[in-house]
Amino acid sequence: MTSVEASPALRGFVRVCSDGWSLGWHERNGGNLTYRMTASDVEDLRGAFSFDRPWVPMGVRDGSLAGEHFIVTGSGKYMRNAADDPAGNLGVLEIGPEGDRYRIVWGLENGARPTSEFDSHYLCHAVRAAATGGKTRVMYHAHPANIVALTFVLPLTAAAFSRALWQSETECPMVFPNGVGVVEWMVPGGPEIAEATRQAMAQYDAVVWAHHGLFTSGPDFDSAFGLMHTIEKAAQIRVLALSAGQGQLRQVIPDDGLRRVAEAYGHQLNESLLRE
Ligand code: 2HA
Ligand code: ZN
Repeated sequence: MTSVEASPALRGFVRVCSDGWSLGWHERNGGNLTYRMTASDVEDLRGAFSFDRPWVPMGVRDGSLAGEHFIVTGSGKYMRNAADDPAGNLGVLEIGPEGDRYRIVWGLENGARPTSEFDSHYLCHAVRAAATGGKTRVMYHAHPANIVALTFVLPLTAAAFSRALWQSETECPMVFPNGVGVVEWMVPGGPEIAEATRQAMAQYDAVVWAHHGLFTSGPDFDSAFGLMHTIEKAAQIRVLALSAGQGQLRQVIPDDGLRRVAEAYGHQLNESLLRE
């Protein structure tokens, strides 16, 4: 039997925690990560699970992911500590048959609870799984400084953010041709922000939380982490350019250039975001 700590799923999960910490995206207990396990992940590890902890109601319900298992970060836990003590800082949850409760089947030792953003993660998993034919498995929330800084100077719309980011780094139209969503400032950790994020995630695989951070998703750890990294890098370039130019940009990649980059890599740019 594979131990949970030694499994590829947990090792990939911990690597995102450590790398995000190293990049400065996870001050204190900031940020959270969830991974929807595959049937074979669960099969390999079932012997290491225990089923004696109580069912806990969630603040949201979605039956489409009933019975699924998630690796999650713990509420109040620090990303930098995940590698040293996975069972104390991370856990595996089983979702109940109605999609409205979970129980901890591994980890989150000594009374720890899943991330305060689990409701948001759960609804986003449901909507991204539906949008991608079940491919999306990773949901990642971090607090990178530059994308947050842009939420103080750009209009809080998907069009403004997507275009500004696309224009800032040639890589962007090929990495996120569909653009990024934006959720206005809200109190984190509750059903209101969960529902707003779910709605944005129905269209976008990345969603900016104003004055707070960024959510990214993807089929695996590399793509969700890479999307976070690419968006934050583009935001950093935008912030640097706006600072150096005292708010003025002399030139940017033209809209037609954005289209051509996406097309060169077999993607279609989300044109509706260029029309606004
Ligand atoms: O502290 O990032 O959004 C965890 C968070 C809440
Ligand atoms: Zn946060």
